Amino acid sequence: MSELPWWKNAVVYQIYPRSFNDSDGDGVGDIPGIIERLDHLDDLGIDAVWLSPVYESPQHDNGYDVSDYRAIHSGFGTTADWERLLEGLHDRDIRLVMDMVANHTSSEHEWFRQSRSTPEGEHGDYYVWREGDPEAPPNNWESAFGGSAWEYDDERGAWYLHLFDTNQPDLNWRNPRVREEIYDVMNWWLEKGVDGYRLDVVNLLSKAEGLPDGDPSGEWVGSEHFVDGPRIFEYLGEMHDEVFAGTDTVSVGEMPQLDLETASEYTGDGPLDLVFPFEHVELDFGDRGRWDIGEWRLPELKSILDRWQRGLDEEWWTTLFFENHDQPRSVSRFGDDERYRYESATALATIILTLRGTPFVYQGQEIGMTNSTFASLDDVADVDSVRNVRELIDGGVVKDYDAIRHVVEYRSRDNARTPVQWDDSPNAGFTDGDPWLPVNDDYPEVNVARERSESPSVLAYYRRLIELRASTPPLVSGRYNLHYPDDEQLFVYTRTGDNRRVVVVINFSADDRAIDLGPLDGSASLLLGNHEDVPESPDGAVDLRPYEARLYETEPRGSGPSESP
Ligand code: TEU
Repeated sequence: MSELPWWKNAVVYQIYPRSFNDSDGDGVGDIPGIIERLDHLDDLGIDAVWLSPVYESPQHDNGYDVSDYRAIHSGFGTTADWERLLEGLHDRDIRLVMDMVANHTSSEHEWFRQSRSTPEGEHGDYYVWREGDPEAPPNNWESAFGGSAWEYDDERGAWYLHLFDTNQPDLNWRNPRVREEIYDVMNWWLEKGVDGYRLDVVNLLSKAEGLPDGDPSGEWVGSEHFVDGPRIFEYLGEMHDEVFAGTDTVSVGEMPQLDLETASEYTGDGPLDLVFPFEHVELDFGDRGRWDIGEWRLPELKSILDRWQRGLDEEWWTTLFFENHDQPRSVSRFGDDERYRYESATALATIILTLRGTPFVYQGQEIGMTNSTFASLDDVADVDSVRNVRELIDGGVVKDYDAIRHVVEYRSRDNARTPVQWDDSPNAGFTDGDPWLPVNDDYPEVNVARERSESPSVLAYYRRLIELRASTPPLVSGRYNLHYPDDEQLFVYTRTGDNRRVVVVINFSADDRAIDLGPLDGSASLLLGNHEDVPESPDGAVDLRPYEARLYETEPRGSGPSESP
Protein backbone atom coordinates (compact mmCIF):
# COMPACT_ATOMS: atom_id res chain seq x y z
CA MET A 1 0.00 0.00 0.00
CA SER A 2 2.98 2.29 0.44
CA GLU A 3 2.83 3.52 -3.16
CA LEU A 4 -0.58 5.10 -2.55
CA PRO A 5 -0.65 8.79 -1.55
CA TRP A 6 -1.49 9.17 2.14
CA TRP A 7 -4.97 10.46 1.48
CA LYS A 8 -5.99 7.22 -0.26
CA ASN A 9 -5.12 5.29 2.88
CA ALA A 10 -6.67 7.83 5.22
CA VAL A 11 -9.91 7.99 7.16
CA VAL A 12 -10.80 11.65 7.65
CA TYR A 13 -12.82 13.05 10.55
CA GLN A 14 -14.63 16.38 10.17
CA ILE A 15 -14.77 18.85 13.04
CA TYR A 16 -17.31 21.68 13.03
CA PRO A 17 -15.63 23.79 15.72
CA ARG A 18 -18.72 25.66 16.90
CA SER A 19 -20.34 22.42 17.99
CA PHE A 20 -17.45 20.19 19.01
CA ASN A 21 -16.38 21.18 22.53
CA ASP A 22 -16.46 24.43 24.49
CA SER A 23 -13.54 25.06 26.86
CA ASP A 24 -14.49 28.47 28.24
CA GLY A 25 -18.19 28.27 29.01
CA ASP A 26 -19.41 30.79 26.43
CA GLY A 27 -21.62 28.14 24.84
CA VAL A 28 -19.63 28.02 21.60
CA GLY A 29 -17.08 25.35 20.77
CA ASP A 30 -13.47 26.48 20.42
CA ILE A 31 -9.96 25.35 19.54
CA PRO A 32 -8.81 24.70 23.14
CA GLY A 33 -11.98 22.58 23.38
CA ILE A 34 -10.81 20.48 20.43
CA ILE A 35 -7.40 20.08 22.06
CA GLU A 36 -9.10 18.70 25.21
CA ARG A 37 -10.62 15.94 23.10
CA LEU A 38 -7.67 14.89 20.99
CA ASP A 39 -7.48 11.51 22.68
CA HIS A 40 -10.97 10.73 21.42
CA LEU A 41 -9.69 11.18 17.85
CA ASP A 42 -6.59 9.17 18.59
CA ASP A 43 -8.63 6.29 20.05
CA LEU A 44 -10.89 6.29 17.03
CA GLY A 45 -7.87 5.72 14.81
CA ILE A 46 -8.53 8.41 12.21
CA ASP A 47 -5.69 9.73 10.07
CA ALA A 48 -6.72 13.30 9.29
CA VAL A 49 -9.03 16.03 10.52
CA TRP A 50 -10.93 18.34 8.20
CA LEU A 51 -11.55 21.44 10.27
CA SER A 52 -14.45 23.63 9.13
CA PRO A 53 -13.43 27.33 8.92
CA VAL A 54 -11.80 28.82 12.01
CA TYR A 55 -10.83 32.14 10.42
CA GLU A 56 -12.06 35.50 11.69
CA SER A 57 -15.72 35.80 10.83
CA PRO A 58 -18.94 37.50 11.94
CA GLN A 59 -20.38 33.95 11.89
CA HIS A 60 -23.53 34.66 9.89
CA ASP A 61 -22.85 31.32 8.21
CA ASN A 62 -20.79 29.91 11.08
CA GLY A 63 -17.41 30.72 9.59
CA TYR A 64 -18.18 30.21 5.89
CA ASP A 65 -18.23 34.02 5.86
CA VAL A 66 -14.57 34.92 6.36
CA SER A 67 -13.58 38.46 7.32
CA ASP A 68 -9.85 37.77 7.75
CA TYR A 69 -8.22 34.67 6.25
CA ARG A 70 -5.05 35.08 8.28
CA ALA A 71 -6.58 35.41 11.75
CA ILE A 72 -8.32 32.87 13.99
CA HIS A 73 -11.90 33.81 14.92
CA SER A 74 -11.64 35.36 18.38
CA GLY A 75 -14.51 33.23 19.67
CA PHE A 76 -12.56 30.09 18.71
CA GLY A 77 -9.21 31.11 20.23
CA THR A 78 -5.89 32.51 19.10
CA THR A 79 -3.26 31.68 16.53
CA ALA A 80 -1.23 30.20 19.37
CA ASP A 81 -4.16 27.89 20.21
CA TRP A 82 -4.33 26.84 16.57
CA GLU A 83 -0.60 26.10 16.57
CA ARG A 84 -1.04 23.94 19.66
CA LEU A 85 -3.85 22.10 17.90
CA LEU A 86 -1.70 21.45 14.85
CA GLU A 87 1.11 20.19 17.06
CA GLY A 88 -1.26 18.00 19.08
CA LEU A 89 -2.62 16.42 15.93
CA HIS A 90 0.78 15.92 14.33
CA ASP A 91 2.12 14.39 17.56
CA ARG A 92 -0.60 11.78 17.15
CA ASP A 93 0.14 11.29 13.43
CA ILE A 94 -3.12 12.97 12.50
CA ARG A 95 -2.99 15.38 9.58
CA LEU A 96 -4.86 18.69 9.46
CA VAL A 97 -6.92 19.70 6.43
CA MET A 98 -8.19 23.28 6.57
CA ASP A 99 -11.33 24.59 4.90
CA MET A 100 -10.82 27.26 2.24
CA VAL A 101 -13.75 29.47 1.29
CA ALA A 102 -12.60 30.99 -1.99
CA ASN A 103 -15.89 31.73 -3.74
CA HIS A 104 -16.92 34.52 -1.38
CA THR A 105 -15.85 36.45 1.70
CA SER A 106 -17.83 38.05 4.48
CA SER A 107 -19.21 41.51 3.70
CA GLU A 108 -17.12 42.57 6.70
CA HIS A 109 -13.88 41.60 4.98
CA GLU A 110 -11.60 44.60 4.45
CA TRP A 111 -11.58 43.89 0.70
CA PHE A 112 -15.35 44.29 0.53
CA ARG A 113 -15.37 47.41 2.70
CA GLN A 114 -12.84 48.98 0.34
CA SER A 115 -14.63 47.67 -2.72
CA ARG A 116 -17.94 49.24 -1.77
CA SER A 117 -16.51 52.57 -0.60
CA THR A 118 -13.85 53.10 -3.28
CA PRO A 119 -14.86 51.64 -6.66
CA GLU A 120 -11.83 53.14 -8.37
CA GLY A 121 -9.43 51.85 -5.67
CA GLU A 122 -7.32 48.69 -5.76
CA HIS A 123 -10.18 46.54 -4.37
CA GLY A 124 -12.87 48.07 -6.56
CA ASP A 125 -12.98 45.08 -8.87
CA TYR A 126 -12.56 42.33 -6.23
CA TYR A 127 -16.28 41.43 -6.26
CA VAL A 128 -18.98 40.97 -8.90
CA TRP A 129 -20.59 44.42 -9.17
CA ARG A 130 -23.20 45.59 -11.66
CA GLU A 131 -24.65 49.04 -12.00
CA GLY A 132 -28.28 49.59 -12.87
CA ASP A 133 -31.79 50.17 -11.67
CA PRO A 134 -31.94 49.73 -7.87
CA GLU A 135 -35.35 48.12 -8.33
CA ALA A 136 -34.30 45.51 -10.90
CA PRO A 137 -31.48 43.02 -10.18
CA PRO A 138 -29.02 42.44 -13.05
CA ASN A 139 -30.31 38.92 -13.71
CA ASN A 140 -32.63 36.24 -12.30
CA TRP A 141 -30.00 34.18 -10.47
CA GLU A 142 -31.02 32.85 -7.06
CA SER A 143 -29.13 32.50 -3.83
CA ALA A 144 -28.75 28.93 -2.51
CA PHE A 145 -30.30 30.26 0.68
CA GLY A 146 -33.43 31.61 -1.06
CA GLY A 147 -34.32 34.84 -2.85
CA SER A 148 -32.33 36.80 -5.43
CA ALA A 149 -28.56 36.33 -5.66
CA TRP A 150 -28.19 40.13 -5.92
CA GLU A 151 -28.17 42.81 -3.26
CA TYR A 152 -28.22 46.53 -3.97
CA ASP A 153 -25.53 48.42 -2.09
CA ASP A 154 -26.45 52.03 -1.40
CA GLU A 155 -22.90 53.03 -0.53
CA ARG A 156 -21.51 52.10 -3.95
CA GLY A 157 -24.79 52.56 -5.77
CA ALA A 158 -24.51 49.17 -7.44
CA TRP A 159 -25.60 45.54 -7.16
CA TYR A 160 -23.28 42.79 -5.87
CA LEU A 161 -23.63 39.08 -6.47
CA HIS A 162 -24.01 36.66 -3.53
CA LEU A 163 -24.70 33.02 -4.42
CA PHE A 164 -25.16 32.40 -0.67
CA ASP A 165 -26.19 34.85 2.06
CA THR A 166 -26.35 38.62 1.49
CA ASN A 167 -23.40 38.81 3.92
CA GLN A 168 -21.34 36.57 1.59
CA PRO A 169 -20.45 38.59 -1.55
CA ASP A 170 -18.92 36.51 -4.37
CA LEU A 171 -15.30 37.27 -5.24
CA ASN A 172 -14.53 38.21 -8.82
CA TRP A 173 -12.29 35.36 -9.99
CA ARG A 174 -11.76 37.06 -13.35
CA ASN A 175 -9.53 39.49 -11.52
CA PRO A 176 -6.03 37.93 -11.37
CA ARG A 177 -5.25 39.87 -8.18
CA VAL A 178 -8.15 38.16 -6.40
CA ARG A 179 -6.80 34.77 -7.44
CA GLU A 180 -3.32 35.70 -6.23
CA GLU A 181 -4.68 36.88 -2.88
CA ILE A 182 -6.38 33.51 -2.32
CA TYR A 183 -3.31 31.49 -3.35
CA ASP A 184 -1.19 33.63 -1.02
CA VAL A 185 -3.50 32.88 1.88
CA MET A 186 -3.45 29.18 1.09
CA ASN A 187 0.35 29.12 0.89
CA TRP A 188 0.59 31.10 4.12
CA TRP A 189 -1.22 28.33 6.04
CA LEU A 190 0.64 25.58 4.16
CA GLU A 191 3.86 27.12 5.39
CA LYS A 192 2.53 26.83 8.92
CA GLY A 193 2.25 23.10 8.32
CA VAL A 194 -1.29 22.28 7.22
CA ASP A 195 -1.74 19.14 5.17
CA GLY A 196 -4.31 20.25 2.62
CA TYR A 197 -7.59 21.96 1.94
CA ARG A 198 -11.24 21.16 1.61
CA LEU A 199 -12.35 23.73 -0.96
CA ASP A 200 -15.78 25.19 -0.34
CA VAL A 201 -18.15 25.28 -3.38
CA VAL A 202 -15.09 25.40 -5.57
CA ASN A 203 -16.88 24.53 -8.83
CA LEU A 204 -18.80 27.84 -8.59
CA LEU A 205 -15.81 30.17 -9.01
CA SER A 206 -16.27 30.89 -12.73
CA LYS A 207 -19.35 32.78 -13.82
CA ALA A 208 -20.49 32.88 -17.45
CA GLU A 209 -19.49 35.90 -19.52
CA GLY A 210 -22.21 38.57 -19.46
CA LEU A 211 -24.02 36.92 -16.52
CA PRO A 212 -27.03 35.78 -18.60
CA ASP A 213 -30.40 34.89 -17.10
CA GLY A 214 -30.87 31.28 -16.03
CA ASP A 215 -33.69 28.89 -16.84
CA PRO A 216 -36.43 30.17 -14.48
CA SER A 217 -37.73 26.64 -13.88
CA GLY A 218 -34.31 25.39 -12.74
CA GLU A 219 -33.80 23.90 -9.28
CA TRP A 220 -31.21 26.61 -8.54
CA VAL A 221 -31.96 29.39 -11.01
CA GLY A 222 -28.82 30.49 -12.85
CA SER A 223 -26.72 27.49 -11.86
CA GLU A 224 -26.07 26.49 -15.48
CA HIS A 225 -24.10 29.76 -15.67
CA PHE A 226 -21.98 29.31 -12.57
CA VAL A 227 -21.65 25.57 -11.85
CA ASP A 228 -18.51 24.23 -13.64
CA GLY A 229 -18.33 27.62 -15.40
CA PRO A 230 -16.29 28.44 -18.54
CA ARG A 231 -12.95 29.21 -16.86
CA ILE A 232 -13.16 26.79 -13.92
CA PHE A 233 -10.44 24.43 -15.16
CA GLU A 234 -8.14 27.34 -15.82
CA TYR A 235 -8.63 28.67 -12.29
CA LEU A 236 -8.23 25.31 -10.58
CA GLY A 237 -5.25 24.43 -12.76
CA GLU A 238 -3.64 27.69 -11.68
CA MET A 239 -4.48 26.99 -8.04
CA HIS A 240 -2.93 23.55 -8.40
CA ASP A 241 0.27 25.02 -9.82
CA GLU A 242 0.48 27.90 -7.36
CA VAL A 243 -0.47 26.02 -4.21
CA PHE A 244 -0.58 22.22 -4.37
CA ALA A 245 2.06 21.20 -6.93
CA GLY A 246 5.08 19.53 -5.38
CA THR A 247 3.55 19.28 -1.91
CA ASP A 248 2.40 16.20 0.01
CA THR A 249 -1.01 17.71 0.63
CA VAL A 250 -4.57 16.84 -0.33
CA SER A 251 -7.12 18.98 -2.16
CA VAL A 252 -10.80 18.07 -1.84
CA GLY A 253 -13.28 20.08 -3.86
CA GLU A 254 -16.82 20.47 -2.57
CA MET A 255 -18.95 20.56 -5.70
CA PRO A 256 -22.71 21.10 -5.78
CA GLN A 257 -24.51 19.56 -8.79
CA LEU A 258 -21.48 17.52 -9.82
CA ASP A 259 -21.92 14.64 -12.24
CA LEU A 260 -19.58 11.71 -12.61
CA GLU A 261 -18.12 12.66 -15.93
CA THR A 262 -17.19 16.16 -14.82
CA ALA A 263 -15.85 14.74 -11.55
CA SER A 264 -13.41 12.62 -13.53
CA GLU A 265 -12.10 15.77 -15.21
CA TYR A 266 -11.52 17.51 -11.88
CA THR A 267 -9.61 14.56 -10.35
CA GLY A 268 -7.12 11.99 -11.68
CA ASP A 269 -5.06 13.97 -14.18
CA GLY A 270 -7.19 17.01 -13.32
CA PRO A 271 -6.35 19.81 -10.88
CA LEU A 272 -7.73 18.25 -7.67
CA ASP A 273 -7.15 15.04 -5.71
CA LEU A 274 -10.72 14.45 -4.54
CA VAL A 275 -14.24 15.80 -4.90
CA PHE A 276 -17.41 15.57 -2.86
CA PRO A 277 -20.37 14.59 -5.04
CA PHE A 278 -23.89 14.91 -3.65
CA GLU A 279 -26.10 12.66 -5.76
CA HIS A 280 -26.48 10.01 -3.04
CA VAL A 281 -27.57 12.55 -0.43
CA GLU A 282 -30.15 14.05 -2.77
CA LEU A 283 -32.10 10.89 -3.52
CA ASP A 284 -34.64 11.71 -0.83
CA PHE A 285 -35.52 15.13 -2.19
CA GLY A 286 -39.22 15.61 -2.92
CA ASP A 287 -41.19 17.64 -5.46
CA ARG A 288 -40.08 20.86 -3.78
CA GLY A 289 -36.48 19.66 -3.85
CA ARG A 290 -34.54 19.93 -0.60
CA TRP A 291 -37.48 21.42 1.32
CA ASP A 292 -39.60 18.36 0.82
CA ILE A 293 -39.19 14.71 1.71
CA GLY A 294 -39.19 12.10 -1.05
CA GLU A 295 -39.32 8.32 -0.77
CA TRP A 296 -35.98 6.61 -1.25
CA ARG A 297 -35.31 2.94 -1.88
CA LEU A 298 -32.22 0.85 -1.35
CA PRO A 299 -31.74 -0.16 -5.03
CA GLU A 300 -31.55 3.51 -5.94
CA LEU A 301 -28.95 4.27 -3.25
CA LYS A 302 -26.94 1.24 -4.38
CA SER A 303 -27.17 2.26 -8.00
CA ILE A 304 -25.87 5.81 -7.32
CA LEU A 305 -23.05 4.58 -5.10
CA ASP A 306 -22.26 1.82 -7.60
CA ARG A 307 -21.93 4.25 -10.47
CA TRP A 308 -19.55 6.46 -8.49
CA GLN A 309 -17.67 3.40 -7.23
CA ARG A 310 -16.95 2.16 -10.71
CA GLY A 311 -16.13 5.64 -11.93
CA LEU A 312 -14.54 5.71 -15.32
CA ASP A 313 -11.35 3.78 -14.97
CA GLU A 314 -9.17 1.70 -12.66
CA GLU A 315 -7.45 4.75 -11.20
CA TRP A 316 -10.71 6.39 -10.17
CA TRP A 317 -10.85 7.53 -6.58
CA THR A 318 -13.69 9.24 -4.76
CA THR A 319 -14.85 10.35 -1.32
CA LEU A 320 -17.21 8.33 0.86
CA PHE A 321 -19.62 10.14 3.17
CA PHE A 322 -23.17 10.21 4.45
CA GLU A 323 -22.79 13.19 6.76
CA ASN A 324 -21.19 16.59 7.05
CA HIS A 325 -22.17 19.91 8.65
CA ASP A 326 -24.76 20.53 5.88
CA GLN A 327 -26.49 17.14 6.02
CA PRO A 328 -28.94 15.72 8.52
CA ARG A 329 -27.87 12.76 10.66
CA SER A 330 -27.59 9.62 8.55
CA VAL A 331 -29.03 7.22 11.13
CA SER A 332 -32.23 9.29 11.20
CA ARG A 333 -32.31 9.68 7.44
CA PHE A 334 -31.29 6.29 6.05
CA GLY A 335 -31.50 4.09 9.13
CA ASP A 336 -33.86 3.70 12.08
CA ASP A 337 -32.89 6.01 14.94
CA GLU A 338 -35.33 4.50 17.40
CA ARG A 339 -35.63 0.72 17.38
CA TYR A 340 -32.38 -0.04 15.51
CA ARG A 341 -30.13 2.91 16.23
CA TYR A 342 -27.04 0.81 17.00
CA GLU A 343 -27.71 -1.66 14.19
CA SER A 344 -28.45 0.86 11.45
CA ALA A 345 -25.70 3.30 12.48
CA THR A 346 -23.17 0.46 12.28
CA ALA A 347 -24.59 -0.79 8.98
CA LEU A 348 -24.04 2.72 7.58
CA ALA A 349 -20.53 2.76 9.06
CA THR A 350 -19.82 -0.50 7.25
CA ILE A 351 -20.73 1.05 3.91
CA ILE A 352 -18.67 4.21 4.41
CA LEU A 353 -15.61 2.34 5.62
CA THR A 354 -15.51 -0.58 3.20
CA LEU A 355 -16.28 0.95 -0.18
CA ARG A 356 -13.48 2.17 -2.46
CA GLY A 357 -12.50 5.78 -1.76
CA THR A 358 -11.51 8.02 1.12
CA PRO A 359 -14.03 7.87 4.00
CA PHE A 360 -15.10 11.06 5.76
CA VAL A 361 -16.74 10.67 9.17
CA TYR A 362 -18.54 13.69 10.61
CA GLN A 363 -18.34 14.50 14.35
CA GLY A 364 -20.98 12.58 16.32
CA GLN A 365 -21.56 10.08 13.52
CA GLU A 366 -19.17 7.72 15.34
CA ILE A 367 -21.60 7.55 18.27
CA GLY A 368 -24.75 7.41 16.15
CA MET A 369 -26.04 10.92 16.91
CA THR A 370 -29.57 11.55 15.66
CA ASN A 371 -31.67 14.39 14.24
CA SER A 372 -33.08 16.92 16.69
CA THR A 373 -36.36 18.75 17.26
CA PHE A 374 -37.07 22.37 16.32
CA ALA A 375 -40.45 23.38 17.73
CA SER A 376 -40.56 26.83 16.10
CA LEU A 377 -38.63 28.76 13.46
CA ASP A 378 -37.10 30.74 16.33
CA ASP A 379 -35.33 27.56 17.40
CA VAL A 380 -33.68 27.19 13.99
CA ALA A 381 -30.27 28.87 13.79
CA ASP A 382 -29.13 27.92 10.29
CA VAL A 383 -29.29 30.82 7.81
CA ASP A 384 -30.05 28.39 4.95
CA SER A 385 -33.06 26.82 6.71
CA VAL A 386 -34.38 30.10 8.09
CA ARG A 387 -34.24 31.95 4.77
CA ASN A 388 -35.61 29.13 2.65
CA VAL A 389 -38.44 28.32 5.05
CA ARG A 390 -39.38 32.01 5.38
CA GLU A 391 -39.48 32.26 1.60
CA LEU A 392 -41.80 29.23 1.35
CA ILE A 393 -44.10 30.68 4.01
CA ASP A 394 -44.06 34.23 2.57
CA GLY A 395 -44.69 32.85 -0.92
CA GLY A 396 -47.72 30.93 0.34
CA VAL A 397 -46.19 27.58 -0.65
CA VAL A 398 -46.67 26.36 2.91
CA LYS A 399 -49.13 27.82 5.39
CA ASP A 400 -46.92 28.22 8.42
CA TYR A 401 -43.98 26.72 10.25
CA ASP A 402 -46.05 23.85 11.62
CA ALA A 403 -46.84 22.78 8.07
CA ILE A 404 -43.14 22.38 7.27
CA ARG A 405 -41.72 21.53 10.70
CA HIS A 406 -41.41 17.82 9.82
CA VAL A 407 -39.26 18.72 6.80
CA VAL A 408 -37.04 21.02 8.87
CA GLU A 409 -36.59 18.31 11.50
CA TYR A 410 -35.70 15.87 8.74
CA ARG A 411 -33.46 18.09 6.62
CA SER A 412 -32.16 21.20 8.39
CA ARG A 413 -28.42 21.64 8.64
CA ASP A 414 -28.95 22.35 12.34
CA ASN A 415 -29.44 18.60 12.82
CA ALA A 416 -25.71 18.18 12.22
CA ARG A 417 -24.83 21.20 14.32
CA THR A 418 -26.27 20.35 17.72
CA PRO A 419 -23.39 20.00 20.17
CA VAL A 420 -21.41 16.77 20.31
CA GLN A 421 -22.67 14.66 23.20
CA TRP A 422 -19.72 13.75 25.39
CA ASP A 423 -21.44 12.43 28.53
CA ASP A 424 -24.71 12.56 30.48
CA SER A 425 -23.86 15.64 32.56
CA PRO A 426 -25.80 18.88 31.88
CA ASN A 427 -25.44 20.00 28.24
CA ALA A 428 -23.86 16.65 27.46
CA GLY A 429 -20.46 17.85 28.69
CA PHE A 430 -20.21 20.20 25.69
CA THR A 431 -20.24 23.42 27.72
CA ASP A 432 -20.58 24.77 31.26
CA GLY A 433 -22.60 27.65 29.83
CA ASP A 434 -25.62 27.97 27.61
CA PRO A 435 -25.05 26.13 24.32
CA TRP A 436 -25.52 28.26 21.19
CA LEU A 437 -27.79 25.54 19.79
CA PRO A 438 -29.66 23.28 22.22
CA VAL A 439 -28.23 19.83 22.88
CA ASN A 440 -30.30 16.97 21.45
CA ASP A 441 -32.67 15.57 24.12
CA ASP A 442 -31.35 12.06 23.63
CA TYR A 443 -27.93 12.87 25.15
CA PRO A 444 -28.47 10.81 28.33
CA GLU A 445 -28.61 7.69 26.12
CA VAL A 446 -26.42 8.80 23.22
CA ASN A 447 -23.03 10.07 24.36
CA VAL A 448 -19.34 9.28 24.04
CA ALA A 449 -18.85 8.17 27.66
CA ARG A 450 -21.65 5.65 27.40
CA GLU A 451 -20.49 4.46 24.01
CA ARG A 452 -17.07 3.88 25.54
CA SER A 453 -18.34 1.76 28.40
CA GLU A 454 -21.09 -0.21 26.69
CA SER A 455 -20.86 -3.21 24.46
CA PRO A 456 -21.79 -3.40 21.71
CA SER A 457 -21.51 0.27 20.81
CA VAL A 458 -21.45 2.31 17.62
CA LEU A 459 -18.15 3.85 18.72
CA ALA A 460 -16.47 0.49 19.34
CA TYR A 461 -17.62 -0.71 15.92
CA TYR A 462 -16.24 2.39 14.17
CA ARG A 463 -12.95 1.88 15.94
CA ARG A 464 -12.74 -1.79 14.90
CA LEU A 465 -13.76 -1.04 11.31
CA ILE A 466 -11.18 1.74 10.97
CA GLU A 467 -8.53 -0.59 12.34
CA LEU A 468 -9.62 -3.40 10.03
CA ARG A 469 -9.54 -1.12 6.99
CA ALA A 470 -6.02 0.01 7.84
CA SER A 471 -4.80 -3.59 8.08
CA THR A 472 -6.69 -5.05 5.10
CA PRO A 473 -5.31 -3.79 1.75
CA PRO A 474 -8.24 -5.02 -0.40
CA LEU A 475 -10.56 -2.79 1.65
CA VAL A 476 -8.54 0.24 0.56
CA SER A 477 -7.41 -0.43 -2.96
CA GLY A 478 -9.18 -3.62 -4.01
CA ARG A 479 -11.53 -3.84 -6.95
CA TYR A 480 -15.19 -3.46 -6.15
CA ASN A 481 -18.13 -5.54 -7.39
CA LEU A 482 -21.78 -5.13 -6.47
CA HIS A 483 -24.08 -8.14 -6.12
CA TYR A 484 -27.88 -8.28 -5.93
CA PRO A 485 -28.25 -4.71 -7.30
CA ASP A 486 -32.06 -4.82 -7.34
CA ASP A 487 -32.58 -6.42 -3.96
CA GLU A 488 -34.67 -4.16 -1.69
CA GLN A 489 -32.95 -5.35 1.51
CA LEU A 490 -29.48 -6.59 0.75
CA PHE A 491 -26.37 -4.50 0.12
CA VAL A 492 -23.68 -7.01 -0.87
CA TYR A 493 -20.34 -6.36 -2.55
CA THR A 494 -16.86 -7.74 -2.81
CA ARG A 495 -13.48 -6.02 -2.58
CA THR A 496 -10.72 -7.97 -4.27
CA GLY A 497 -7.00 -7.25 -4.40
CA ASP A 498 -3.59 -8.38 -3.16
CA ASN A 499 -4.75 -11.97 -3.61
CA ARG A 500 -7.43 -11.50 -1.00
CA ARG A 501 -11.15 -11.03 -1.22
CA VAL A 502 -13.54 -9.50 1.29
CA VAL A 503 -17.29 -10.02 0.99
CA VAL A 504 -19.41 -7.34 2.62
CA VAL A 505 -22.93 -8.54 3.42
CA ILE A 506 -25.45 -6.08 4.84
CA ASN A 507 -29.13 -6.58 5.51
CA PHE A 508 -30.10 -2.94 5.14
CA SER A 509 -33.66 -3.39 6.36
CA ALA A 510 -35.65 -3.67 9.58
CA ASP A 511 -36.67 -7.27 8.80
CA ASP A 512 -34.86 -10.58 9.13
CA ARG A 513 -33.39 -11.77 5.87
CA ALA A 514 -31.79 -15.02 4.78
CA ILE A 515 -29.09 -15.07 2.10
CA ASP A 516 -27.45 -18.07 0.50
CA LEU A 517 -23.71 -17.74 0.82
CA GLY A 518 -23.30 -21.35 -0.33
CA PRO A 519 -20.33 -20.73 -2.61
CA LEU A 520 -18.35 -19.36 0.33
CA ASP A 521 -18.68 -22.60 2.28
CA GLY A 522 -15.64 -23.70 4.12
CA SER A 523 -13.26 -21.14 2.69
CA ALA A 524 -14.70 -18.04 4.36
CA SER A 525 -13.88 -16.58 7.72
CA LEU A 526 -15.55 -13.77 9.58
CA LEU A 527 -13.52 -10.55 9.83
CA LEU A 528 -16.07 -8.41 11.62
CA GLY A 529 -19.80 -8.07 12.21
CA ASN A 530 -22.09 -5.68 14.04
CA HIS A 531 -23.87 -8.51 15.89
CA GLU A 532 -22.60 -11.01 18.39
CA ASP A 533 -23.04 -14.80 18.17
CA VAL A 534 -22.04 -15.04 14.54
CA PRO A 535 -20.50 -18.30 13.33
CA GLU A 536 -16.84 -17.90 12.30
CA SER A 537 -17.54 -19.59 8.99
CA PRO A 538 -20.78 -19.21 7.03
CA ASP A 539 -22.73 -22.38 6.54
CA GLY A 540 -24.69 -22.08 3.31
CA ALA A 541 -27.81 -20.10 4.12
CA VAL A 542 -27.07 -17.24 6.48
CA ASP A 543 -29.81 -15.61 8.55
CA LEU A 544 -29.25 -11.91 8.94
CA ARG A 545 -30.98 -9.90 11.64
CA PRO A 546 -32.28 -6.34 11.02
CA TYR A 547 -29.43 -4.10 9.79
CA GLU A 548 -26.94 -6.89 10.35
CA ALA A 549 -23.58 -6.34 8.64
CA ARG A 550 -20.82 -8.93 8.23
CA LEU A 551 -17.43 -8.92 6.54
CA TYR A 552 -16.05 -12.27 5.41
CA GLU A 553 -12.69 -13.01 3.92
CA THR A 554 -12.72 -15.68 1.19
CA GLU A 555 -10.42 -17.21 -1.36
CA PRO A 556 -10.35 -14.88 -4.37
CA ARG A 557 -12.02 -16.33 -7.44
CA GLY A 558 -12.68 -14.96 -10.92
CA SER A 559 -12.93 -11.21 -10.98
CA GLY A 560 -16.09 -10.87 -13.08
CA PRO A 561 -19.33 -9.99 -11.33
CA SER A 562 -21.73 -12.81 -10.66
CA GLU A 563 -25.07 -12.93 -8.92
CA SER A 564 -23.76 -14.93 -6.01
CA PRO A 565 -20.73 -13.62 -4.15
O1 TEU B 1 -22.08 24.46 1.05
C1 TEU B 1 -22.44 24.54 -0.29
C2 TEU B 1 -23.79 24.14 -0.60
O2 TEU B 1 -24.03 23.74 -1.72
C3 TEU B 1 -24.80 24.24 0.47
O3 TEU B 1 -25.23 25.53 0.57
C4 TEU B 1 -25.92 23.37 0.23
O4 TEU B 1 -26.70 23.87 -0.81
C5 TEU B 1 -26.73 23.33 1.48
O5 TEU B 1 -25.85 23.23 2.55
C6 TEU B 1 -27.64 22.14 1.52
O6 TEU B 1 -26.95 20.96 1.53
C7 TEU B 1 -20.91 25.08 1.45
C8 TEU B 1 -20.72 24.88 2.92
O7 TEU B 1 -20.52 23.51 3.18
C9 TEU B 1 -21.88 25.45 3.65
O8 TEU B 1 -21.83 25.20 5.04
C10 TEU B 1 -21.89 26.94 3.39
O9 TEU B 1 -23.05 27.51 3.96
C11 TEU B 1 -21.88 27.25 1.89
O10 TEU B 1 -20.94 26.47 1.17
C12 TEU B 1 -21.49 28.68 1.68
O11 TEU B 1 -20.15 28.87 2.01
